[in-house]
Amino acid sequence: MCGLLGATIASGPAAAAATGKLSISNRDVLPGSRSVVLSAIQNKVENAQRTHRTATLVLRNTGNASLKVTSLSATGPFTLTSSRARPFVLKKGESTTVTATFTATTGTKDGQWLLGTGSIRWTSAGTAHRATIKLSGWWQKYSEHNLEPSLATLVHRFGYKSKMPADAHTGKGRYKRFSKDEVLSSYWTRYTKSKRARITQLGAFHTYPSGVYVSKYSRGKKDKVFRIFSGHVNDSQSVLPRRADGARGTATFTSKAAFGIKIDSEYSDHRFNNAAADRAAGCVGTCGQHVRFFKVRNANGNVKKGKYIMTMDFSGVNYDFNDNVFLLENVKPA
Ligand SMILES: [Ca+2]
Ligand SMILES: [Ca+2]
Repeated sequence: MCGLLGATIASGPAAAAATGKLSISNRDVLPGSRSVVLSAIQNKVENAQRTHRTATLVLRNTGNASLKVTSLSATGPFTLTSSRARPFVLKKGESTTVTATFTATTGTKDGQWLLGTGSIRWTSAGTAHRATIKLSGWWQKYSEHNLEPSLATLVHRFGYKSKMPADAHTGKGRYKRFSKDEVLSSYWTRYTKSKRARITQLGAFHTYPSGVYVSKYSRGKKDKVFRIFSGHVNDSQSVLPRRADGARGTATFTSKAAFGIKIDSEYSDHRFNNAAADRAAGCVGTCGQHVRFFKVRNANGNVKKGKYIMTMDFSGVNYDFNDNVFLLENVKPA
């Protein structure tokens, strides 16, 4: 058998050289495998206050030979670290983790995005490679204090090119589209009926400490709510806040019929919301629009079917519409 195998190889085309291949994934899932969004508060309210300051990247060798990770580095106020001294070898099929950390301790403003690039250098079969990671961090000097990221910049750091309101504060809860990408729909349904819908929290920028409850309800039935997501009380000023049970801030749900969404006290059906505070703040016309939906556009500007940004503002406080920001997947207007 050995002779036959040898003859087959000798008569066929030259076999491809065995090489390692580095595949990278991000345990945050969002924004993606090569992009990380983090945040930090310099002067926390208390030790228990938590922001999403680190992300874990999983490096796996999916090739057919060993590879060697030679260096980890980052520009800007970030580090990429590993418990393994460099260089280290990843055998075929082996994986390890690298931690991306936002290290900023100061800024030129009291709240700003700071950017950097992570580099993972590796070699295999005599060839050197470099994988790059896009790093974004929101640095905030104090919790709240009008130092939160705007809705538009928060959404854009996740790689979405959706046309977000330049100034979310102006409408004061008016029932009107902010931009061509806003969808005025009080009720929703699943995009693909055979699959569950998913909700993932991109950011929480509201009073610390407080969690968030997200529920669905049947059309027109505001008191019959079913909980689909609970946010962590210690993460109320952070990107990618955790779920109340400490897990990654995402959950799936299903619904046979069209559903509305209630986020704490605010409904996706504006008619159920108290608009008195809106009018007192200067809203004219139809008011009460405290939960808003936007189409998701990818980096190329193309609309992603079945995906929407859902955001909300607690009525009458400041109308920044970044209080709780979510990505909804596998949904469409009903
Ligand atoms: Ca607000
Ligand atoms: Ca806010």
